[in-house]
Amino acid sequence: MNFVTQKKKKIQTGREDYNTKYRTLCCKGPPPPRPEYDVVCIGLTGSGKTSLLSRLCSEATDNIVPTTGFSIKAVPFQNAILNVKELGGADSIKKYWSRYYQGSQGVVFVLDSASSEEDLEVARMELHSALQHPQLCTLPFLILANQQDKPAARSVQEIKKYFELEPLARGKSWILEGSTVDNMDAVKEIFGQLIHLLEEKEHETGRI
Ligand SMILES: Nc1nc2c(ncn2[C@@H]2O[C@H](COP(=O)(O)OP(=O)(O)OP(=O)(O)O)[C@@H](O)[C@H]2O)c(=O)[nH]1
Ligand SMILES: [Mg+2]
Repeated sequence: MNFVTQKKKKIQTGREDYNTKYRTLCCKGPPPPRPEYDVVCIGLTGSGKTSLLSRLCSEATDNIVPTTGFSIKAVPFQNAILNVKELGGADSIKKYWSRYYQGSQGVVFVLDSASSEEDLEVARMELHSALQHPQLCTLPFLILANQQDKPAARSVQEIKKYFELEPLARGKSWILEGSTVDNMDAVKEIFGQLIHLLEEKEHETGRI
């Protein structure tokens, strides 16, 4: 390297250092863009979809009412933004869920771990039908066994066995975790796992 090249390099390096320091000190530099993923969130009414999503968006949860139709939230995480479309779980809305699946890149299914046997069976059927739906069957799934704080809550292992997920979800990327609105740090970590699966899926698709 001759003298001129060396000097040029020094100036360049100095500039980079200066930019980095400037950005660190003044926080004026544009933040690196975060990838965005479209995710659909389903589950029976009362399972806790809105509560969890609102808490993830740091919104108040005192006056949550059952979702009529659907609601969309951009949920920010450190390394991605999830555009989550929550579909209301009431019987009158549930039958139209599949009309809103198009364009989804991932699925969040929420269930109340302390629900009645009857409701748990309905949740099982709905999850099975979602896992087999042509627009969802290849997507990463996050299943949240929510309301684990309730004394009557079934354990994640019990739910896994009851839902007979192994054969149905074989070959798919899915996560089943317990959750409660009382521990949002854990919920954030679980969503981090989903984001990881979404990234993997994106790279896989990009390679084809
Ligand atoms: N104990 C307990 N209650 C919860 C939890 N998550 C939600 N809830 C309560 O469950 C009720 C229903 O919550 P929502 O968030 O409205 O349920 P949803 O799944 O959005 O219901 P729909 O919009 O009707 O489909 C509310 O009273 C919440 O406070 C939880 O983890 N533990
Ligand atoms: Mg809701």
